[in-house]
Amino acid sequence: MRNRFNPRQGTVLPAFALLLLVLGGGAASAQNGVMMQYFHWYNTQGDNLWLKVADQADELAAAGITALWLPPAYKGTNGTDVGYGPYDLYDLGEFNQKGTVRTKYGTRAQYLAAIQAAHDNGLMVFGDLVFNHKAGADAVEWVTAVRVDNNNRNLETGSDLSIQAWTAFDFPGRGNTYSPFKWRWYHFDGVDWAQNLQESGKIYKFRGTGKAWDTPVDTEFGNYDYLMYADLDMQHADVVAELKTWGVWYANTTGVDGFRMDAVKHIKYDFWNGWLDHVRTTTGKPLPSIAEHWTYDVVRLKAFLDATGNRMSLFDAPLHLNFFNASRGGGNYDMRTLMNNTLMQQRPAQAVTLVENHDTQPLQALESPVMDWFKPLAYAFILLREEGSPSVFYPDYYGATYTDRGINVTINSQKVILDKLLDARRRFAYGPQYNYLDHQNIIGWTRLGNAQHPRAMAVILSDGAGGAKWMEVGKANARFFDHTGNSAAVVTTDGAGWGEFPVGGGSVSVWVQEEILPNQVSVAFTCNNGITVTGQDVYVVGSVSALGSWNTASAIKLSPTNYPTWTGTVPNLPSSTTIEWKCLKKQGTTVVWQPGANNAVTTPSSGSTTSSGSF
Ligand SMILES: [Ca+2]
Ligand SMILES: [Ca+2]
Repeated sequence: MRNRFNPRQGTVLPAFALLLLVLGGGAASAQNGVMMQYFHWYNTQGDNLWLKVADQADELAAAGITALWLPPAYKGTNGTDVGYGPYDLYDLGEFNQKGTVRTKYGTRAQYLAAIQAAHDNGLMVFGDLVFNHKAGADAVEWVTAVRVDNNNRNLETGSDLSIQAWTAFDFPGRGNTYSPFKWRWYHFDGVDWAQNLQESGKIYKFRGTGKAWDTPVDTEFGNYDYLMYADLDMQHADVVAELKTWGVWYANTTGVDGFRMDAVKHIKYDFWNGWLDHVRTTTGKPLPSIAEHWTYDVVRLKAFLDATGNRMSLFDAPLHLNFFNASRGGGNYDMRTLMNNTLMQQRPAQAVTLVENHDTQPLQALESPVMDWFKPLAYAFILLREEGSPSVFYPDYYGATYTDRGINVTINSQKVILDKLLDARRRFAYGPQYNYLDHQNIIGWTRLGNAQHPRAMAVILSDGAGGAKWMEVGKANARFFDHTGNSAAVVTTDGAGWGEFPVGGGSVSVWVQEEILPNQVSVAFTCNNGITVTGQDVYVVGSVSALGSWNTASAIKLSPTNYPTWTGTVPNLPSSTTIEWKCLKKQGTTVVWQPGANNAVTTPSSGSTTSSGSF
């Protein structure tokens, strides 16, 4: 069950979430999913991204990635267009148009091969849909239009004008292959450039039957239908029909498993309802979908989810902002509030959680990079908690260097820590979650595991000084090691399944329960007459490593279950072995041994046994 984006465990999921999960065998058998945003703004043609997808698919799957969000695959304004200036949605790098056959990322054949390679390795693929606008028209048309106020798009300024608008799309390189549809001015609502007027910074709204900014859209600037280029008129029946036709063609041609929708706050919200229902029904595929509605206001995000009938998930933009602020807080961010006012908190089943994306990276429109030191903490937060479906950003994994406007930028690879966190997500982030989000600097949580993934995990992170948290992991007398390698300590839980888990300053530790091998058995130890003073506890130590190899610093603490009788179970002792051991009282490094000879227990070939000693 590797090809599942977000099968969460132990949660009753509302029906819409099943679209995202695409469950076959039931949630309990599935692996935690992780998507990777497999591009950034400054990939180059030379990166040959489609070839890289095909080459890396096996390694990504092995690392715990289960889905890839690939950038727009169709012909943009030129051969280096990132994909958000779409010219011809049917040209996936096949026709000589806009001065190039291939797109920035490669050819159509390479794109289809990349998707096939992803599928062969159990990875889902999300295709990127840019429906708000079209760019790079083949010719201008004369259109009657009126200027609108940039800050209030509902306010017309001046009288009607005749403008030359770039709105004629004839696709001469493709002709009628795949579709005879040609775009004309009446398929659009407006533009920001009039070839005859040569004015910058203007927005022109078209006149004509039925012409108006679409609604409902985001209400910033009065009506935020218009973003850039030639804005599609989603009130025009031919536009809606053509986008449905294309959606079915695209899904069937490429085999993509789902969609990422660009700039949805600028697109008539209820357009998506009919479009998604049509494409899902016609293709017979669930086509889970993630929309980009970039606002830090969770109320607006929830309103969009409601308006679209919960057909989609949304990127958790407010969570990114919290990470950005926490990383810049100099250790003074209140870590208790890290999840406040986010989708992760308020609509976890529809939250696609992220640390960075191609808009927030340095030198881009929404530049707000999370500082390096905080990225391991942020990724632990999205990868190891139960809320949300996490997404990893390409340069955070591979690193990136680029230059724009004379500025050199380096994004450092976090691959070493990300591989450990991805591994922890795949193997240990299951079952009930106990939260300790209760301190302004140090927060933590535990995952208790489930039947398929029985080992427990305790995660702790600090944006300030180092410290420790007393947390319950539900596993008594178990040993835990830091999966990140940040701490070399061993934490042993008490008889009730609680432990004191440490973390370094400005760091994260992921404490994972020691594996119990098939040839290991458990022994329930009893130490009688363990009369102690305040601050003193009773331990067992013995001749095998799981009992500390006679090192009293590694002794296993018992619980005063029936004082002065102390008990505790050690789960990972070698089978069919005679083990010598002793009780001891310990306070700090001061030790009082059980008198007399060593106790001995011969372990069974499987299962468990008991053994007693006495002071
Ligand atoms: Ca309209
Ligand atoms: Ca629009």
